[in-house]
Amino acid sequence: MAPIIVSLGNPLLDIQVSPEEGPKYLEKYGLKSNDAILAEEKHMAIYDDIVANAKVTYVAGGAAQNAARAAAYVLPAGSVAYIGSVGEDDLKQTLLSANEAEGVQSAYQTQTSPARTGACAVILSNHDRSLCTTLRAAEMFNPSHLATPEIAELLNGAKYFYIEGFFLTHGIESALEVAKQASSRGKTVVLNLSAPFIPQFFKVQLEELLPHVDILIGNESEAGAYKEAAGMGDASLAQVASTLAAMTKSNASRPRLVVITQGADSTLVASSAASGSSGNLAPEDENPKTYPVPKLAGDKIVDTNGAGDMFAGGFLGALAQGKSLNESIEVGHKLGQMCCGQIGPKLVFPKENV
Ligand code: 26A
Repeated sequence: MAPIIVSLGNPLLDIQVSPEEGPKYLEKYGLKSNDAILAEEKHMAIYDDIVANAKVTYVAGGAAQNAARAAAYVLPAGSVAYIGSVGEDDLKQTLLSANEAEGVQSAYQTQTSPARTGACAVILSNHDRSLCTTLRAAEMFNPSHLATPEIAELLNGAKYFYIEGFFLTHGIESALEVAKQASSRGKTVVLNLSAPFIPQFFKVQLEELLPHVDILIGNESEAGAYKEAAGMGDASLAQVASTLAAMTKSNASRPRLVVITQGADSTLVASSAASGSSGNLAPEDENPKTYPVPKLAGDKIVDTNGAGDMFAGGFLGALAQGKSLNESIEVGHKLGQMCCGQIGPKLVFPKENV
């Protein structure tokens, strides 16, 4: 089966430190308890440090790669492919195995230089997670990969394209190429804001891509960072979502849907179309609309790393199956919750019915 969803992002191996040991490393490296950043010079020692001195767990990560695995969870085998750049090393092998086990086709560009596959130090504390990433081979992604026959065929055949905002730190050219081609052919382009620092420091790239985006996904802190970057004063979350939904679109025949999650609090959805007017890209009744989140008991939460990605991937997988907006949000919530009960960005196998 040719993939119907293609996901694009930075392939990373997550190196997790438990909530017991986490606070020590947060303090040592000056990290916020709930954040996602690119490692600066002062953070570079963290990877060797935690591997040598903490009890770490290795899990497949990379925001869009997690979402790809979540979409694959709800779709028939062979439905999802993932594109990103890796090095020729053991980290790549770990990521390949995780994708294969969960039905995601890895369409990697492998760097021939000695660059290693990217890694993310995931420092857990309470129910928070601090992500500190060194992109390495991931930021060497070259747009020429998109023109190789194998990838061109993938891009031609797919109907949904998922791009992580994180990719905009280095890959705007490739992201634009994928999104423009897709939207000019009436396909669906999904962008995840990924982290507050993307609207904060990559607003130019974000606004260049946004016209080609049909579905924008983010969480409350990312929406808050956009509000600030856009000078929207004390606008409410609903106003921010509706403003983003209403911004210019290159494919004007389809509305834009904006989905803002808030952890265990309700998810907010806004569409540029009037409610009830636009299949699964606008709520049926109210717009914006809030969807309550089923709560996982505190003692069942193992860690929240990847929960937002699993929500996004599950949501998109369900939409791609033709499910309604309400049903798709529900599937997203279920996968986000399932992920919170696992160590790292993982789901439960054998598969549960969602
Ligand atoms: C460019 N940066 C900072 C990143 C990331 C990232 N994925 C791509 N680019 N920083 C953290 N992640 C991934 O986010 C997931 C949780 O949402 C981590 O690998 C983690 O699995």
